[in-house]
Amino acid sequence: MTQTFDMNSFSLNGKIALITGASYGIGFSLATGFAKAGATIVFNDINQNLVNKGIEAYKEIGITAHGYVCDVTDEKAVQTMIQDIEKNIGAVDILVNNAGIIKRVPMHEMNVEDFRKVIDIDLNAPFIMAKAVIPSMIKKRQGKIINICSMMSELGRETVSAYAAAKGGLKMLTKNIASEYGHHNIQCNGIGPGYIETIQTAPLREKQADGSRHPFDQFIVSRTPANRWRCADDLMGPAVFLASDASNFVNGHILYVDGGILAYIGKQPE
Ligand code: NAP
Ligand code: GCO
Repeated sequence: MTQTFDMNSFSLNGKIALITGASYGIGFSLATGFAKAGATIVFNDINQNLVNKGIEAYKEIGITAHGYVCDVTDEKAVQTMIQDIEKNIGAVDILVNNAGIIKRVPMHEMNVEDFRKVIDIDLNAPFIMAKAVIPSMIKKRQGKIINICSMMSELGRETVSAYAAAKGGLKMLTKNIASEYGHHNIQCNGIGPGYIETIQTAPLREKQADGSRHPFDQFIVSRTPANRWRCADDLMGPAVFLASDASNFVNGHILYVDGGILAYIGKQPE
């Protein structure tokens, strides 16, 4: 099949994008990038207050977003949400599994309920969401699923055992969806953000009592070739690429948007 490439390949005009947990944070930035590329934005969050705040925040930047209250770990609620979206807005062309949590606890001190909760939201929910949208993507013979992975899809560190297990599993779920549904012209890829300035990482950047930077903040800056954290907007371009026709032959790939952390042994301490 010959395709004449042009810049319209990066357009999301006419596409419906569903981003989970996107009232703020990385999801909000990804949705903003998709809207700039022409997509219709649908998002969900865990409660009405967050959804209302999200709708207002999108409106402030000129985006009319459709918001749903839905816990992504609840399969019935997810299926009801997807049925409503398909009935009232249209079939989902682009799904971004962004909703996620982290609990930073030394593994031997972590209770199993907390471990299970992280796995449920960060790994089981992307399965539930993908399972809900794939039937319509098969009918349309096209679809894009983007799973928000992490550096912890590749690396471990102290206190994030549940999160690393979930994000490592999400990397392999991404590859398996790509393998199982590629012949339906459905591409499933991941984005592995580096360390991004959001609410989730705020504890790692807190100023110390003496006004100095958090030790982990200094550590990450020393591990990043660009010597800095990044903001969620840096993920927009890679996400639009993976959501667009420009990436129709990219499948099962985890695109690390990490400023080079995974490539870099780290700066020698002075
Ligand atoms: P965030 O600021 O904590 O936002 C996560 C969003 O997901 C929140 O709106 C949260 O709602 C929502 N959410 C949580 N559980 C949910 C559920 N069961 N159902 C529906 N929504 C739910 O996190 P973030 O930093 O933007 O991260 C977004 C994604 O990127 C996550 O998957 C995270 O693991 C990943 N990531 C983040 C970084 C980083 O450096 N920040 C780097 C790599 C990967 P609540 O406000 O109610 O919790
Ligand atoms: C942590 C951080 C990381 C980031 C991100 C890195 O405690 O190490 O929260 O896990 O959130 O996942 O890619």
